[in-house]
Amino acid sequence: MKAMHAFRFVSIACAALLTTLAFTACAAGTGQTIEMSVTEKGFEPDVVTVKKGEPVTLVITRKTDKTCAKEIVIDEAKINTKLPLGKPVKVTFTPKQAGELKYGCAMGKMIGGVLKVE
Ligand SMILES: [Cu+2]
Repeated sequence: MKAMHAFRFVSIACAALLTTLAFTACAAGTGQTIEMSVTEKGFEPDVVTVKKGEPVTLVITRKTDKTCAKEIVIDEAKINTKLPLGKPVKVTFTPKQAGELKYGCAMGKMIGGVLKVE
């Protein structure tokens, strides 16, 4: 009978520990999510501050066909992703060093912005 109680206690303790770990992992895994859109004014917001060493997810929705920003290019993160009209696209990377990362369209980032890494 005692052994049974001990077993039960251990499994409850285990479950509690696993739950804690799962929550921790979840909180750490969310990183930084930034919603962006492409309008006739370009990328909005165009200047965004992110944290070094933490994954960044940009969720970009292109809302216009009237600019040339039909993809997003971030050279330092080796990103060159098409932005289909009206469809949110996720781009994830982890900034490795502090500074400014320029991003923008494929034509020399004529339309683009800056990610400030701190
Ligand atoms: Cu362009």
